[in-house]
Amino acid sequence: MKTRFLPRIALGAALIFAVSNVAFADRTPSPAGAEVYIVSPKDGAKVKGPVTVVFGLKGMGIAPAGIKFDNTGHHHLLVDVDAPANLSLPLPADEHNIHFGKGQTETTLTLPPGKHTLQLVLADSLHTPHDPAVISKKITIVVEK
Ligand SMILES: [Cu+2]
Repeated sequence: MKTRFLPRIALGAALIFAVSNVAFADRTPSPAGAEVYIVSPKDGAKVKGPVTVVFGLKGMGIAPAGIKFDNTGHHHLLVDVDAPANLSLPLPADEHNIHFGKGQTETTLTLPPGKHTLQLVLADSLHTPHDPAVISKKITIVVEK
């Protein structure tokens, strides 16, 4: 028993090291002047649903998730949520953090009437924001009935 136990601990330690190594891997650099922005709707716009959101990007290109290519990334739309405080980790994927891993540059949202915030974050092939982060201004829109 004793001889079989040790290798398992070693394997466990190796796995933990591998995982933490991934978590703290260097972030993908973004070029100077790179900018992501919401083309439409405009900040403060009153709109009727469904809302088409058009993504804008300057100084970088789009690549699908999983494809590593210099100065590229894919869009993430943050809906009614603040950007994560720690931008060195992969972005969550849920109804507030929508990934456009196929390289889409617009989407249509069905939002309930009222105020909503929208913000774009570009992230690399592994969904982690670049360094420095390429993140848009957070805009507020009002969806009318
Ligand atoms: Cu993503």
